[in-house]
Amino acid sequence: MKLLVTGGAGFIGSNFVLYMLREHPSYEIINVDALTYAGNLENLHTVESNPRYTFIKADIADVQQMEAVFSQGIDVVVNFAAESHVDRSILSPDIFVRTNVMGTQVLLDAAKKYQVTKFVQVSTDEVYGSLGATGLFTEDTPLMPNSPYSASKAGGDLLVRAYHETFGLPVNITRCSNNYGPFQFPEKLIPLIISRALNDEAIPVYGDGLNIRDWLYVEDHCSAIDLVIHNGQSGEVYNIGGNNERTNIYIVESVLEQLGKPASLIQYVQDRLGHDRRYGIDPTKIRTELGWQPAHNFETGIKETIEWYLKHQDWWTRIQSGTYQDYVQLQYGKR
Ligand code: NAD
Ligand code: TDX
Repeated sequence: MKLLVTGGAGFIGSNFVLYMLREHPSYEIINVDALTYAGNLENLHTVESNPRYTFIKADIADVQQMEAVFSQGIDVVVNFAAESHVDRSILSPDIFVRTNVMGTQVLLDAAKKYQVTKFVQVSTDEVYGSLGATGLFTEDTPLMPNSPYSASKAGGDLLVRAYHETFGLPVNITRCSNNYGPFQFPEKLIPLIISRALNDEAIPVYGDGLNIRDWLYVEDHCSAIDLVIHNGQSGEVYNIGGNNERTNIYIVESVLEQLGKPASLIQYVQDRLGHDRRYGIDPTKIRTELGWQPAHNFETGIKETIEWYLKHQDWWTRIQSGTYQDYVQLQYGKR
C-alpha cells in the first residue's frame, strides 16, 4: 500500500507516520508537508533513511505540486495538513480558509482524478460547536462551528462529503477530540504549560478556566485512523474520543503539581473570543463498528507526556524562536 500522509511533519501527522511505519512493515509512506511554522522534520529524523518513507515539501493548495505527487500513484490519502491553532485563526482567518478549505478541495480533485481507494479527512470535534453541561457529540450532531478554525475545518468536511455524494469518491471523515503527547507545538495548552512552567513563566488561563476539553493520547488517535483506513465504511463519519473530559484549570493544576511548580504561576487572562465551553465525544460508533479501544488512560498518558517534554527540552527550545516568537508577541504581548 502506498499511503499519502499530508501534514506529516506536524504533531499528529508525525506520530502517525512513525506509527504506520512500525505497525505495517510493508507500507510505503509519502509525507507531503509545506513546513509551515508547525512542521518540523526533526520529529521524523529516526525514519528519514527508511526506504519505505519519502518526504516531499509541497503545499496541498498548489494544484501543480499535488499533480506531481499523485501522478506517482497513491492508494490511500490521509489529510492531516491544516492550520490548526484556534487563537491564530482569530488573528488571521485567511490562511485557515486557504489551507483547510481550498487545500482540501485541491486534494479531493487529485484523489478523484487518480482514483485513490480511500480518502481520510482528519477533522475535529470543534466542527460541532459547543456543548452545554450535558450531552455528547455524536456523528449526527449538526455542524455549528464557532471559530474561524473550526469553520474552515467544517468547510473542508463538507467538501469531502460532497465529493463522496457527487462523484462517488470513497471517503471517511474522522472527528477527534483534543490530542496530547510528544511533538505537540508549544502554542497548545499542555506543552505550553510544561514549557512555560519549566522557565518559571506565568501560565495564561483563559476566562474562568472552567472550559472543558476531552483529551486523547495522540497514539490512540493514530490507531483509530488506522482502523478507519482499513475498515471504515465509505462515506461514513467516525467520532474519536476517550471519554476523558477535564476542565482547563484541572489540567493546569495537575501538570504544575507533577512538575513540582507552584500554583502561583497561574494567571487568569482575558477569555478567548468565541471560546467554546465544552467538548465531549461519544465514541460508540467507532468502538462498536470498528472495535477501536484507546490504549492509554489520562493519568499514564499525561505522565509519559511530561516525561517526554522533560527529556526533549532541546526540541521545544529550538522551535520557540523566530516566527513563533512573533506570534507569542501578538498573542500574549498585548496583555
Ligand atoms: P499541526 O499544526 O501540528 O500540524 C499541521 C501540519 O500541516 C504542519 O506540519 C504544517 O507544516 C502542515 N501544513 C500546514 N499547511 C499546509 C499546506 N498548505 N500544505 C501542506 N502542509 C501544510 O496540527 P496537528 O495538531 O498535528 O493537527 C493535524 C490535523 O488533525 C489537523 O487537520 C487538525 O485539524 C486535526 N486535529 C487536531 C487535533 C489536536 O488536538 N491537535 C484534534 C483533532 C483534529
Ligand atoms: O494559553 C492558553 N490558555 C488557555 O486557557 C491556551 C493556548 C489555551 N487555553 C485553553 C483554551 C482551550 O479551552 O485551553 C484549551 C485548549 O486550548 P488549545 O490547546 O489551544 O486547544 P483547542 O482550542 O481546544 O483546540 C485543539 O483541539 C482541537 C487543537 O488546537 C485543534 O487543532 C483541535 O481541532
